[in-house]
Amino acid sequence: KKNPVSAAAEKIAQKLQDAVSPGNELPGAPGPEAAPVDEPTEAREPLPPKHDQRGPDTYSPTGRTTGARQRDVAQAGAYLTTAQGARLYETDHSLKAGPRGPVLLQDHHLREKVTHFDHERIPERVVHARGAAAHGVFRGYGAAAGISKAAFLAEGVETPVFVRFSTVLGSRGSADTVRDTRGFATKFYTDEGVFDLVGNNIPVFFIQDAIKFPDVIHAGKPHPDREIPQAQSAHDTFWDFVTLHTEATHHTLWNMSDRGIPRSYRMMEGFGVHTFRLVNAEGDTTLVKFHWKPKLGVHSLVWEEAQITAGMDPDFHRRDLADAIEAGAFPEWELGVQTFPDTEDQMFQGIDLLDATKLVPEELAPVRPIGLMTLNANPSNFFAETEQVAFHLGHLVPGIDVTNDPLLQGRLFSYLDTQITRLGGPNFGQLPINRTHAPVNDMLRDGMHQTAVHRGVAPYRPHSLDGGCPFLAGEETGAYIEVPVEVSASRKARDAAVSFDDHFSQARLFWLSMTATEREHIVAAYTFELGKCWEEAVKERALMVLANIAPELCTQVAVGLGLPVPEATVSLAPVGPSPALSQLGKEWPVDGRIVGIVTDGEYDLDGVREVRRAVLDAGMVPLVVAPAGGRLDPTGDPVTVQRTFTTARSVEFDAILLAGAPAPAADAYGARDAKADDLAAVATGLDPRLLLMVTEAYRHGKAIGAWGQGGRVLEVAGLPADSAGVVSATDASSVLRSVTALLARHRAWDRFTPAL
Ligand code: HDE
Repeated sequence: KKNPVSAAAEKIAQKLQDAVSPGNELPGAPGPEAAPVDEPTEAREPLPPKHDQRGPDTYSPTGRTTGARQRDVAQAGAYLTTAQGARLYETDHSLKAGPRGPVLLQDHHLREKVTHFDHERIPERVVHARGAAAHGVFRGYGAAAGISKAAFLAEGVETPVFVRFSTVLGSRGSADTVRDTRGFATKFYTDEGVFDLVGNNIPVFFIQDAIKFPDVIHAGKPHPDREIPQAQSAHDTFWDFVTLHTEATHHTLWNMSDRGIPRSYRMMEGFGVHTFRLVNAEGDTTLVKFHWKPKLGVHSLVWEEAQITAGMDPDFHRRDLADAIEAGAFPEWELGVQTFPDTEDQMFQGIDLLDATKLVPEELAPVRPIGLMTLNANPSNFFAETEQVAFHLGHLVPGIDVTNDPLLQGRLFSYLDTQITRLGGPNFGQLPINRTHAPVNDMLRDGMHQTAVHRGVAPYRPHSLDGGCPFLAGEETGAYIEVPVEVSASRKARDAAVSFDDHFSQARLFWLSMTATEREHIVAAYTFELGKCWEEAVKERALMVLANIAPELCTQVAVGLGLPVPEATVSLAPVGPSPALSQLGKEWPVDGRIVGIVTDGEYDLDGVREVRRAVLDAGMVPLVVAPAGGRLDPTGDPVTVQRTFTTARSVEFDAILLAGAPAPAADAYGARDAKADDLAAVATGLDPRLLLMVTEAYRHGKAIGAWGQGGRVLEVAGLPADSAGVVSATDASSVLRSVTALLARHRAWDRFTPAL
């Protein structure tokens, strides 16, 4: 049976092959046939909609339809028209008094076209402005049936979903690979109404009470005078805030860890963060924390790689998600829950379940899988879907309820409020991407952008005029009924529970759970971020916070900053590690990994062909890199070049295979632009850009394989042939076998000896 992922990868490779641009062929290679440019001469209907070009109200990946008509959501008819439907005979020239005369104010088409354009932009989200999204389906395992009556969690029930991943701090046009928390928001279009799980890729949050949210965001966003820096926390105001509000210590440590720079949205965990309350058909309640576990494992970039990528391909994560889905390599996550008894104090083994700066180690409460989510369709229109989607924690279905976490309670207010501004009024629930799949029978009327034509005269209850009121539902008829929890009588106060005062123990727990390599990355991240701060007082305060987490962390960062090491102000918490928090040491599927195959265009092209095929068969994506574009061996079995030394950079590849030892390209880059060091490389006969690619990949812990003449590249680059994750052999296929095994562990960290 053909591996579906490899079929998918083949599709990507074919697409890339088809995309070889004319004029980019190797000298002498017959270029792709020049397609005659055919101006249409008669009116044609728009192309039939792709299956995913229908809004979720008419189409869902599960194949269910809800009856809205196609013409409500897509272009129709053969002729270009105005917004009023009048056919147009011309759209490229304004109406003028003669060809060189003034433009006439009466030109309605001009004004309609330009004014509509003038208003095309809406405010971006105040946080999480930059994102990418996909449609998919969630299938319940039934494992939660005993604790929640939510119908979509029942065994085998399939529910359409829409997921938006995001960074938090950057604006809409910022880069994907910045160091930041990632949003992971899921809309489930269930039969009982919409359920939104609005989570992050980090299980804890900076603050414990929503009232501080404007503070933390003002501190993290660019400085208000010059509006720099963009999309990052490496600046004074952020560090000022998180060192004064030490409840931020735990989340900040996660941000400084590899979790802050994911390799891919497909390789991120998701967390609901807060504790939720589930209720079953008998009315029994259980407290839970939601987790999304990616089938591909949790993997990260390294910081230098993330920074280079932000310049080379700021859309790296967006592209990765869309390409994988288009190729049929559908990303999957299991939804899981950690469960806790719904006790009066809402504590679990000493951990306050209402404090969003705390997690519960999986060793104490294992994550039980309750369903599988598969993302299987890209949005058709970024604005209509990804930009206009509106999530809200208050979108709940029977069986799921909230708790008193003060952060969660504030969020329940904030999302609806912000969306009224962002989406221009209270009717954004009618936008196709936000429409529920359950029947709506509300009494909400009018308002900006009202698109429904409500009939009847009596949008109030009770009434006697419109042929009967809508009934009120009850327990038996699927009403959403809040769990009638006891509210303990207490004094009104602006205050928090004493347990909220512990700001360091879980940060220490996280630090102790990291491997030496991960700790080294954390030290480097703190040293970088604080090194970018200007105020000495902020750096000193940050070191005091680190001293309360772990002296060795504090010392290393202090050395990097050239500052004295402070004493801890609290006694170090007696916590143990939670091995589940480490990303390293496990093996994962290699589906969708990108393998660069570097060739000089001549040496062992059969080996190149064989390896390319084997990469596809393993469900990965091969990209052939050569000195120049076009097709290699055009008269035999041509190999398409997908990247040249001008367009390729190491950061695009998870592993690099060296088939040949390419000499400087014909553009004489080496002679024209190279610095002194590079000239030495040119003297060796190798292209300096190739040497940069290989040494960068080496520094980033990537697997590098070479056969035949490829070995010379390793030699000239000065990479030890016996180094971990560097493979040399005489034949292509054994090199690929070893590299694939290395990729299952993501990076060859044993190549380096960590300092800690
Ligand atoms: Fe959000 N957050 N948030 N947040 N949040 C928004 O809502 C807010 C918090 C999260 O892809 C906003 O529609 C407050 C935690 C995601 O569209 C806004 C507080 C978590 C997204 C808002 C928090 C999140 C948002 C901005 C403190 C993880 C993007 C635009 C109590 C569990 C959703 C919008 C998308 C977006 C408020 C804290 C996740 C302003 C007041 C904790 C994934 O309403």
